[in-house]
Amino acid sequence: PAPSPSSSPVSILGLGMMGGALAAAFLNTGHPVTVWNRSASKTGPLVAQGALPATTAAEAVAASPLVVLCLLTNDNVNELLAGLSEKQLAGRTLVNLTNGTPAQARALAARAEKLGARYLDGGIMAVPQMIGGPAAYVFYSGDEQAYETHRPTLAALGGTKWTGSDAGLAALNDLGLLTGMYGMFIGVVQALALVRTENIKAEEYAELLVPWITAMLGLVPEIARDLDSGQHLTDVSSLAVNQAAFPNFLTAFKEQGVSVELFEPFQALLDRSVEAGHAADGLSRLAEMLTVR
Ligand code: FVH
Repeated sequence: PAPSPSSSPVSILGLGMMGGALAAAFLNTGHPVTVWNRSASKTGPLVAQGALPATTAAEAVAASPLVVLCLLTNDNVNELLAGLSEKQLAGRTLVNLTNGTPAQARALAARAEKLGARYLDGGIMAVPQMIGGPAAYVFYSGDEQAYETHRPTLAALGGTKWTGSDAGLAALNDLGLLTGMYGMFIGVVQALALVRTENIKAEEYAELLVPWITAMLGLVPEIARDLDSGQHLTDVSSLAVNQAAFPNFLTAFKEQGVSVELFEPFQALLDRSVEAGHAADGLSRLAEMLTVR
């Protein structure tokens, strides 16, 4: 009989903060787990939880049909693959959860295919502490058959979101969400840097900042709808109004002794958009103006 999902063996290569959490989640759901890390000392805590240590990457790959990679960069993944032969990789499914670009994922998928392996790329939407919990999920793309086969096992990490058979799509979705997150954090650190110049406690100000940002997030669907429809005219806040107000921000930052390095480019984008004739449009127009090809 086919093995139940929890008895499918998994190998994890890369036991950093995230890889360690992934291995623990597979262990917690009853999977036989083999672990390998460049610095062998990181296998210790997982072995104590029941994982089998592999002394080489090749040994870890040989131990399971499903091989999860979570290294720092895709250059590291390419380096690791360079040390493995077609004989070692053929028939394995590689699930690469290392952060990377769509082009890197496509190149890795082609490389894996040449080596006779199936390839899934993944983008983890969680921090290590969330892995295996209800809010964590992972975008996947690549070999759909491999995804369907291993989905029950991968569910140990959290939700599974299929983005398509183009291997680059998981990274695209991942980077898109992280871009939104970084944009938010850029605003947060700038706001806190500004108010603390007048001795306002950051923690106190966060109580105002969180509901404000949350309320502004309500505008996102409308911006997205305008972008999709190409109808950018707004009755909320035009680019002309934003362009007129924005120098106040840059001036205040300078007056208060806060760097403008994060915000100056936004002024330049507003200026360019208004000069191009989009003064009456809303923020959705900026997404079009940012597209360079
Ligand atoms: N931590 C997080 O919150 C984020 C959440 C979203 C996904 N990211 C991405 O996950 C990848 C791994 O991140 P991490 O947090 O586990 O990172 P580290 O704790 O720094 O662990 C890095 C592991 O990579 C190994 N490694 C580095 N270089 C090499 C190499 N040349 N060959 C083999 N392995 C290598 C490193 O090994 P060692 O230094 O312990 O020997 C760690 O196992 C990453 O893409 C995030 O963007 C995490």
